[in-house]
Amino acid sequence: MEALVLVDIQIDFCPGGALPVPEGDKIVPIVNEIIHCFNLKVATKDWHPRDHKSFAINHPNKKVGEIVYIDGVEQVLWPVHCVQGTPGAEFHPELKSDKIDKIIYKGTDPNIDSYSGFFDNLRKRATGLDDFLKEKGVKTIYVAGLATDYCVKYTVLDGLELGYNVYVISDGIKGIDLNPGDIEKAVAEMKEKGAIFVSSEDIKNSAKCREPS
Ligand code: VGL
Ligand code: ZN
Repeated sequence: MEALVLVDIQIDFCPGGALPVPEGDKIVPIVNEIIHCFNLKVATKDWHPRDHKSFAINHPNKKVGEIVYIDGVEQVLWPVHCVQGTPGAEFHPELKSDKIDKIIYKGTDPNIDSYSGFFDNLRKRATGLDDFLKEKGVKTIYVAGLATDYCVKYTVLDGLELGYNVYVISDGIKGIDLNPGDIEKAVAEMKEKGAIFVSSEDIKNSAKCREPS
């Protein structure tokens, strides 16, 4: 069984949002064209309480982009984004989100960030994604979403570590490049650890992808 895993395709990560990923919105039509090719579609939502420790505003005298250590774990400080229940935390309005079977919420604990769709950054708490996929008999995941160098990367690496076959949809991801080269490094690391990159065109041409009925 295969599943499509859509990572954080939310308004705040698109241009005009609170933590915009350059061209983040460009992946939406691409994802929409392949979403029907999968029997199972799961999406993660970055879903922070307002007092989340990843927000610079919650650290006195710290600015966005600075790094702090929380329980010994490096944390980049971000602008306030994807606050639970706010418009910015909604899926991009053009995403065919009615096709999504399951939403996994992450980053809900104010004290720890969760880049991966599977675990928080300390790997203390699972989000429920692994249990859900296992329950459905999923062995292979196709990943698209935002951002290549954060949540996509960590979701892919955890997926590989958990034993899934992991495909990354190369034109279905966009990154932040906080430090130029971050995206390239993230792609290299995912490939090195065993992720296979495929284009949305490859998926559309594959047997599993029939015309939407
Ligand atoms: C993300 C930074 C902070 C992401 C989430 O979805 O990649 N990046 N929170
Ligand atoms: Zn976040």
